[in-house]
Amino acid sequence: MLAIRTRRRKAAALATAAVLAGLAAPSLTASPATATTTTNTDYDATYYKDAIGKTGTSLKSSLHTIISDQTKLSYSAVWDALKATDEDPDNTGNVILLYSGVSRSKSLNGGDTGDWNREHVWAKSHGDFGTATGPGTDLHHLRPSDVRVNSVRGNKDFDDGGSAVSEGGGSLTDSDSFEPRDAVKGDVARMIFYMAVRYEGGDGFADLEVNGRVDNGSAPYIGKLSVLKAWNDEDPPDAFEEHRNQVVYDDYQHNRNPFIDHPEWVESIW
Ligand SMILES: [Ca+2]
Ligand SMILES: [Ca+2]
Ligand SMILES: [Ca+2]
Repeated sequence: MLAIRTRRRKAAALATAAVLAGLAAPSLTASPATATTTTNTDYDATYYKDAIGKTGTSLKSSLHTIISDQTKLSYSAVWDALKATDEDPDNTGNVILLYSGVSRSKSLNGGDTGDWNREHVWAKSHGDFGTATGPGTDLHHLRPSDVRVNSVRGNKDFDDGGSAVSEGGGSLTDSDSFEPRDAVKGDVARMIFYMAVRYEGGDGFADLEVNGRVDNGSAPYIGKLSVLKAWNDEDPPDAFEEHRNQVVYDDYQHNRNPFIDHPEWVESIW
């Protein structure tokens, strides 16, 4: 299976290179990539053994048990972890910032303008979990973000629409929602779905859930479900997102985001 995945990635990389080199035009008629084509079955017989074959609430419950077995980080340890998980593959001194897509020096972590900081994609006020060890330090939804763009996103729910965020890489926002740039729409959706399954209220933190609203405030919910499902389909996992999942699994938390391995499980549960 590993060999198949490697071949597929090589083919995709060659196709991209051909387009960049002007050797091939991107097809305007190709159907959108479907989640099925990105399924990673490498862990089905081991890590996901108890979840395979299940659907709906039964699948959600099984995945919750599987991914809750994890190592937890302190908030201060998150800095160095992000320098590894989000490293720019073309410049190992940099990280890629989630919403803007900018590659910035790892050493510019901090809170000043021009720095990058630790963005909680599941806004930490939605469920009020703060930065105590737990959901507030879970690498599966923490990403480097430009300080200013992070503050523009704030604690808004996710939805389509709005006006361009300055230096936001194509991200949009309005008074009640944020739309990340196209290349990370699926990443954002899968992080949200991970959080909803990982946190079910049994460990001293709120039961985080996805709903159909964009005015959730401090309630332990994030919307908008229909849009997040569409983003999961439109932007399937790529090599960067898959590598990130692997680094979190191998080197830090030892749990996986099931929706990066099996994007089709989103449709099964929601
Ligand atoms: Ca809106
Ligand atoms: Ca993506
Ligand atoms: Ca939940």
